[in-house]
Amino acid sequence: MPASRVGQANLVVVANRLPIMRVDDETGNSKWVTSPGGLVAALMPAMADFDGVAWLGWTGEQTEYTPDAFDHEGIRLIPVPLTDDERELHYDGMSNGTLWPLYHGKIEPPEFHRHWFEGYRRVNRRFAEAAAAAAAPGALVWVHDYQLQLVPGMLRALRPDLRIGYFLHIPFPSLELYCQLPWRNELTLGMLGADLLGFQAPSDAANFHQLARALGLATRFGPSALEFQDRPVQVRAFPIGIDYHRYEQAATDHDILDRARSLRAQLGQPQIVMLGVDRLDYTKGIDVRLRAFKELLAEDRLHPSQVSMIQIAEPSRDKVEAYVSLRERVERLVGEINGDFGRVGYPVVHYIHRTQSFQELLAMYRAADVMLVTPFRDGMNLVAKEYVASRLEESGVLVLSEFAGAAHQLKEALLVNPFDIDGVKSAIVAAATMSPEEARRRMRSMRRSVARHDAVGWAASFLEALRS
Ligand code: ADQ
Repeated sequence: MPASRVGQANLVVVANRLPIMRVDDETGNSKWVTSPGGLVAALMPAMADFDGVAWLGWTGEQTEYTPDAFDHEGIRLIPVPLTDDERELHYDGMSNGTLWPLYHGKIEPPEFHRHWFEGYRRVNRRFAEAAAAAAAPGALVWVHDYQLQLVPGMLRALRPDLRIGYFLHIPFPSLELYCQLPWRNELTLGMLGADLLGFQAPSDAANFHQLARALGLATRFGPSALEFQDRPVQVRAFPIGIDYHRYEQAATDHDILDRARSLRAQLGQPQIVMLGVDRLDYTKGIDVRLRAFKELLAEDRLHPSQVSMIQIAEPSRDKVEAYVSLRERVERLVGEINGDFGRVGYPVVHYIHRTQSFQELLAMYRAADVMLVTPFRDGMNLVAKEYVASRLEESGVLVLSEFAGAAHQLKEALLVNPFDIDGVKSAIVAAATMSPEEARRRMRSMRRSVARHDAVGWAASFLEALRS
């Protein structure tokens, strides 16, 4: 890389999306605002240690609306333009039609298409070139997630002077599953371009360690490192956390308490309010919990006059066929439950397929006696941690899938196997009938764990490991 192309940022974050979104103000002019989201909040305190921070990603807008690089809240934002065609191949196709379902254990069948992978490679190259141009000599570069798995290797070829970290937010699958990928070597070599590979859980890190050796691409360099091209690659778990204090503080807000009370009143003051909050994604097990709830009502183990469920489903990836059919399945189940058990003015399930504000979500966490988090597979699951952080009085019960990364830290939740519907039903009944003393003991222990492993600590420990 010629010296003139070397940039000035000492920390470069590379993620699929920039941490901003375009909104229209009252006068009809559009402006960029910071998007709500954990990653930017997690990184903010750590970024203060760096002289010059750049963040690369797609704006979420079409190419013609893509601005040049600009400064926003102390960060140099560098938009990476993508055409509609590239979005389709890279994002809807290879990222969400191949890697997402495969890495989540084939809950939906992944599709393998060569033209998707070619688009994925092209987009990864554009990100790598933009990162190479932005980074100062010897800078740290932190690449995020499955959409950009080839970037570390491509970037190292362009800029061997950089220290490159990569964090995977979703699970890393077993050898047998991963090896189905026609491009398994290229994708693995992409990750091995990093100096530090971070995963959500120790089992994800172990899966990668085993894979790289099984493919004959790297050798063992101790329990948490590999040797690749005469260079160590650290392979470790860094379980992501939430901004605990933001949730805890906001939970004391009077407006939020009022809203939580009025939500319960609007539901008809049921004894038990159950809540699910998820992206509308087939990995999240929304259908399982609705089926379990329906059977419990039918068997009279729960009574429609005593229990209400709220299911918030954030619209997601609605151009991908599997998501369209999941939406139909979920909405049919909601209709069946309300048809069978609701009364005029009192549906049993309240289903909202929209993005909610932070305040509204928090009020729901505050209003809910039982939180249902039942993914078939999940890298971590932040919703479980957000619920726990919002429960200031140490009341409330979390029903949590064993297959969420969060289960490693929230051992006092009622852990369930989402493939075992009878087990899920028993856990829901146990949650609804748990004594306040037992609920408090469990919640207190979970709150300690969520507070100890927060988002800021997560980012700081990853960057510290990358630096050293
Ligand atoms: P996700 O699959 O998106 O994240 P999750 O960790 O639960 O899953 O995060 C979802 C976030 O969206 C939460 O902060 C939640 O509050 C918010 N949210 C959900 N529904 C919403 C709605 N209707 N309105 C507004 N906000 C809503 C991926 C991985 C996870 C991993 C995270 C972080 O799949 O396993 O925990 O990245 O690494």
